[in-house]
Amino acid sequence: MSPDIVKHNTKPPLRAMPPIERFTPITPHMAISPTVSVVVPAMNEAENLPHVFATLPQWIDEIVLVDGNSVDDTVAVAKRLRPNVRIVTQTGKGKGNALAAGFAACTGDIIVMIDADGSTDGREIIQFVGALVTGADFVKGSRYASGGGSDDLTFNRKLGNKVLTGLVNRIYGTSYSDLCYGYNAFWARHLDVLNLDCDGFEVETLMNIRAAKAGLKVHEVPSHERNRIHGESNLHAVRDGLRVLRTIIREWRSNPVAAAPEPAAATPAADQGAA
Ligand SMILES: Nc1nc2c(ncn2[C@@H]2O[C@H](COP(=O)(O)OP(=O)(O)O)[C@@H](O)[C@H]2O)c(=O)[nH]1
Ligand SMILES: [Mg+2]
Repeated sequence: MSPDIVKHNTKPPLRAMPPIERFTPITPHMAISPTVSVVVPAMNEAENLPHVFATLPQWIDEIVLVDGNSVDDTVAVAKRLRPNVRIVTQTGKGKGNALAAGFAACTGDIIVMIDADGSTDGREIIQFVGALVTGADFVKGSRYASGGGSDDLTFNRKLGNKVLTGLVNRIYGTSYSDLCYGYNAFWARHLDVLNLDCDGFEVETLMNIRAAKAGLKVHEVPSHERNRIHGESNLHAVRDGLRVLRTIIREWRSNPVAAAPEPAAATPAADQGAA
């Protein structure tokens, strides 16, 4: 290539590829360079944790279990199952407070949130991570996307979720198919944008709205929600539905936050050959 051609070439330079040692094989066909943390909020889930942890892939880098001051053996069971599990004890109350504490403790480039009741399957994590490494900023699990489903949604929950999802889509110009679902993943660099400052089950709604307001690239992946294995749900459809509604309205009035720029090292490998 002559110096002239280089001089007049206005295409952006190739971004640096991470060294090969940075890549973790996650299937026989795929390896990734970012590290992955999984956050598990858990309140009295000792009986369910063996099922949940058994579904978590070996290639994840970190499990952060956020204990909601459980009165059963949640923490002991988690430590027995995975001696390197990181335990965070939440200081406030509710799932939102727990997730905020868990996210803040994560060291991974990618954060995945998964429930501890056996309803969400860790074997789906690869789809969330796959969407993130190929260009998404934020990935929502959806029980309504083709290939998804739920064994757990009651009539009231289904109706409430549908109405609230429609409202968010209308107000924020999104095309979400599922608003109130606890299986999501995102690049840790977007934590500032999400800036979680809520306590309860409105947390997923708040994340979905803030992601949209900041202009993040949000992808949905199909997810199948199973029934909680042991114990009872902590969610109350009316009380928590109203909390979600208040969140939707409050966020409408407040200003968006600018998203963090994508660092060169996090560029999807797929665009490396494009320059
Ligand atoms: N640490 C913590 N976890 C919670 C709290 N509330 C719910 N969770 C966890 O959040 C997940 C979803 O809660 P769940 O009661 O199953 O609600 P549902 O899935 O909406 O029916 C489960 O793993 C719960 O253990 C809380 O206050 N603190
Ligand atoms: Mg549940």
